[in-house]
Amino acid sequence: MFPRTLLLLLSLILFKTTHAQLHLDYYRNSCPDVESIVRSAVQEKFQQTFVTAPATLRLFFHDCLVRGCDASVLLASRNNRAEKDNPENLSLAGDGFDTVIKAKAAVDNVQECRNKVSCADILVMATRDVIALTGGPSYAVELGRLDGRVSTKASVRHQIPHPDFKLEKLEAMFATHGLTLVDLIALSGAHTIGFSHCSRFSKRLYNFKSKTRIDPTLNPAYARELRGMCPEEVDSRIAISMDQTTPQTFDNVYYKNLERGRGLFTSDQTLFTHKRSRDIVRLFAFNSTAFEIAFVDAITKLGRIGVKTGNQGEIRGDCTIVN
Ligand code: HEM
Ligand SMILES: *[C@@H]1O[C@H](CO)[C@@H](O)[C@H](O)[C@H]1NC(C)=O
Ligand SMILES: CC(=O)N[C@H]1CO[C@H](CO)[C@@H](O)[C@@H]1O
Repeated sequence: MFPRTLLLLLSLILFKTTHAQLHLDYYRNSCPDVESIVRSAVQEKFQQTFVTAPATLRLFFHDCLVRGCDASVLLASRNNRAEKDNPENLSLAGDGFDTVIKAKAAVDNVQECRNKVSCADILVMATRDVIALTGGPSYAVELGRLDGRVSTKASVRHQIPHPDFKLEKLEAMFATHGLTLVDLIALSGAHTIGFSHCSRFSKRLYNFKSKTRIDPTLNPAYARELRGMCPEEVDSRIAISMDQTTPQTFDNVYYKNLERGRGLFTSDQTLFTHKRSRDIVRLFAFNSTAFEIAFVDAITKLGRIGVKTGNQGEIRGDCTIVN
């Protein structure tokens, strides 16, 4: 009898910690149309600028990695000491923040929804919507996260992966959040849209530790193209498309690029250089359905990191300020 009770208890605890209180229809009674309200606002913003898509997607990733998916990344501080003030935020283009703020305004504009939907959940929905808008898979999102009350510049340290990282380090970082090697490879596919500043990879073009100074895992023609777009003395504001083939489409071309030595960062190319991950890259390059299934699975897991419920959080009135 005893082991059975223990098992039941254990599974209850596990269930609680892995799924917190997330539900597909969390707002069914409080704000039944929340998903379509958010979708319209995101669509409108996307029509104004394409950057909406990559900016929102990356914002979501950064939010979840630091203190969990609790919209802490959106908080501003008077003395520039919030997460968003960390230098790693370079690409956290204002359009991602703006997307959430506009969607929140649209939700709160509906009487019954006012102050019922968290900024963290709006970011999750907006991310799903930008992926669909750029041609990626559509999927149901789990909801029910509360917004965190803390955001510090220091908490970003060691949480956001660096573009120079190789497989082992990336894998270890993702593993601390329960994300597997397949999750890492699938989520990296997000680099199929969006931009990077030249400084994030110029070392591979000019200062690599090899006789040629160029990273040997870079396709030579691609290295020449990149040198053309990113001269050594480049304007630091210049950003280039990470997927040069189909820069505005959420597809599996990212993996096809890796097969041809056309991964922009070391953290991208390492997925193909490494024997252990190469076959998964090959699978995703060959079979876009397999990629999409793995991506949806992984981004759902990403959305479960550090979810706050009960008295751990609140529903912010203004996404940039704690209530
Ligand atoms: C695996 C480790 C990862 C590393 C090292 C990494 C690093 C970077 C870097 C350095 C940039 C360019 C920033 C800039 O110069 O403006 C970037 C952009 C981007 N990243 Fe990642 N990233 C990783 C994973 C992810 C994941 C998991 C996602 C989302 C699921 C993601 C989504 C994006 C997007 C969409 C952009 C483009 C942002 C824009 O155009 O505004 N990245 N990433
Ligand atoms: C692609 O992957 C999907 C999902 O795993 C699978 O059902 C399908 O058979 C695969 N297609 C090919 C051509 O291998
Ligand atoms: C969007 C955003 O918050 N950008 C900030 C990123 O960090 C730099 C300083 O590191 C700030 O100047 C930006 O305003």
